[in-house]
Amino acid sequence: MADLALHRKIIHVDMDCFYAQVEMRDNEELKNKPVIISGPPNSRSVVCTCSYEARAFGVHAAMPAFKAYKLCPRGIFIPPNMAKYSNVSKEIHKIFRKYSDIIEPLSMDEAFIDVTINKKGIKSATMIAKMIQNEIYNTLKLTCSIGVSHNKMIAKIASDMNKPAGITIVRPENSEEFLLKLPLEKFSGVGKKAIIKYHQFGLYYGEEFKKISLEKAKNYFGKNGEYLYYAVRGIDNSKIKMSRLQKSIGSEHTLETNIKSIDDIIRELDACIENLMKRLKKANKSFKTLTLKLKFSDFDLITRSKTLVNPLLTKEEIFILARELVILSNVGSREIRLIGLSASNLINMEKVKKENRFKQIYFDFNKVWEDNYVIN
Ligand code: DCP
Ligand code: MG
Repeated sequence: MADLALHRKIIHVDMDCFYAQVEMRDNEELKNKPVIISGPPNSRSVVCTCSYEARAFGVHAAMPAFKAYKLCPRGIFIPPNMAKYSNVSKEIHKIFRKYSDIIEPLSMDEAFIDVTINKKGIKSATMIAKMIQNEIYNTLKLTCSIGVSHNKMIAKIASDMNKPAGITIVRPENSEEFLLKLPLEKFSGVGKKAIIKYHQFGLYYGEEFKKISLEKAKNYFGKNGEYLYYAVRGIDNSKIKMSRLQKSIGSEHTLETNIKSIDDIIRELDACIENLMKRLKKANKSFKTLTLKLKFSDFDLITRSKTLVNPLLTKEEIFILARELVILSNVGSREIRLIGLSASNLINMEKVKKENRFKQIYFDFNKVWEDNYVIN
């Protein structure tokens, strides 16, 4: 084959109902039960994820907890324990690194691994996928699903085809047919808003979209259409980005003159939030934890943070949370020289878009506040 791109061996690993599975592993009583990871059902929180038993009742990520409760009153609601999942994620990565160092983590439970040349000297990517799946299960007692292909885009779609505990292999010679038959919503970049538009135009499968010219795809459907033009053709030469999983995104600045009053600090938040939002946008992330950092004139430093169940999306929401943190930090008598905000518990915007988690923008700050359940 002349095309080198077809010779790559990429696997995409995605843990099954990750947070819920970890909780079920650690508590016998939860085994085979509808476990829902979220704030309490009487709060206005949303579901982070749920076990496959709960999915059978129609519960899914991003659904309001009260709705999940209506669908599944026997559901066991458990708040997320991020520290625990982060540790599990580190263990999973230790296993990946036994096979290859070319790893791109997408989130705590998801990563691409390039195994074209691997540490075990095994030619078959399918064999490596099986070995990784077995090793994760044997050492961590957790199941994952894996997609195997010659590029990232197809590997990611494939990992989702046979959940839970599945392995889906799409060979280069089968990829065209695979993509032609694929419903458009299965393509990673196609969110809930985009799919509505494609359906309005009578476009449901890769096959149908492939008949559209690049020009039309761009003109009718903008950036998403352009993305899909290449996606349905299986064109994705993107490399594995061997970055560490980005844990936080921050923005801070030293003030020109020291300030003291809470009102002054709150005024300074605006620029900080603007900057933070720019960086989040560039990284294509939303987040659930906001941390305020204040440095005093004597260089003493304090941080205050809060974690919400819903990812924060709007400036208004971030502002309310930041203001709350300022109030919590109990300043007022000491001079401040630096203000910083950082976002952690990052969530890929792609995921947020798929879940259609965009909420209406509230102009009533209190309403935003009450709409989001505080974990800690
Ligand atoms: N998550 C979250 N909020 C979201 C989406 C996900 O907190 N909007 C968290 C909970 C999930 C984890 O991220 O357990 C991984 O997300 P996935 O989309 O991979 O979902 P799951 O692993 O839970 O389920 P699946 O088996 O479908 O992969
Ligand atoms: Mg997962």
